[in-house]
Amino acid sequence: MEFILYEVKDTIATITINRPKALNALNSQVLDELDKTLDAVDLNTVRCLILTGAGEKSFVAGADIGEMSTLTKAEGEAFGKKGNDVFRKLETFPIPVIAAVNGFALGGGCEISMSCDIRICSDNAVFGQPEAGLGITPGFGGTQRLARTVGVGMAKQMIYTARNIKADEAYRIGLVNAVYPQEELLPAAEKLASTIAKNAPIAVRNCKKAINDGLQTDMDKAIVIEEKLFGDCFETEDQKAGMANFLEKDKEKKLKVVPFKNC
Ligand code: DAK
Repeated sequence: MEFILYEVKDTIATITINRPKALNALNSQVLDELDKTLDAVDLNTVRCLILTGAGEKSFVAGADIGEMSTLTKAEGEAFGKKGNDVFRKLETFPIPVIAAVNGFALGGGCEISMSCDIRICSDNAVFGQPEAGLGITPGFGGTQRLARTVGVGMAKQMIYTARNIKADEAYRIGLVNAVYPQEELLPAAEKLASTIAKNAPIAVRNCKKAINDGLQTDMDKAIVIEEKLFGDCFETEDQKAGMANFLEKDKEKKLKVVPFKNC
């Protein structure tokens, strides 16, 4: 891999988009490598994923404008599909994904962070959807995910004005859950990931699926999705061990990692 770093510590994996000379902009190769890296995550052992960018200046400064500038209509569509497929893979990834946004998150950078379950950022982070100023619409899900994350009015304002916002404003509008000094960002992401990883893995995966799938439908259908995923937890080793631990007052006992295929 030229542009992706992958590191696993215990049950936490970190993917770093590593193209700092171009502020980690997403070209086709980065998207391909990210796709392959996600496919290679060992879901039998990894319980939470962190996505970040290399360097202290940028998370992802968007899709690669140089590469995009020469695309034909057909190539533009293919590029858009490649991005959307990877972003959707992240969004529906079986385990939680935390975006540790360490600087610019513009265009495709803001969009990829919104494909993650949770966003936290450094105090130098800058978010925005500058596409309208470049003569295009957000193309990696920005019109859809921003409105769902910060509300329709704020999303429309950000997208129509193409105005960037700083970390404190991103926090105020609910785009990120927390802001940290740059050097504290990754440790905070790892701490958050390990808190998640301590919980029952099947339950956590089912929670993610219930929230994501339920948001796509009306409440009557959503509650049925929840019922099904709640039911699925029973008779798993997670549920048996989790409840037994409580009943035995052994809360420190580590829950067994159950292979994904058994979920
Ligand atoms: N693409 C390619 N290279 C980029 C880049 C980008 N998005 N952003 C930065 N770079 C490169 C710069 O060209 C420069 O390269 P060298 O000149 O050194 O070779 C290097 O990174 C450092 O950048 P700067 O010199 O500009 O650094 P500054 O600190 O002065 O400025 C900046 C930082 C982030 C404010 C500035 O670089 C900037 O405005 N970058 C562009 C940000 C942007 O507009 N991003 C949104 C891109 S649009 C679609 C699917 C998806 C999309 C569209 C369509 N379809 C469905 C087809 C997505 C679109 C986008 O993401």
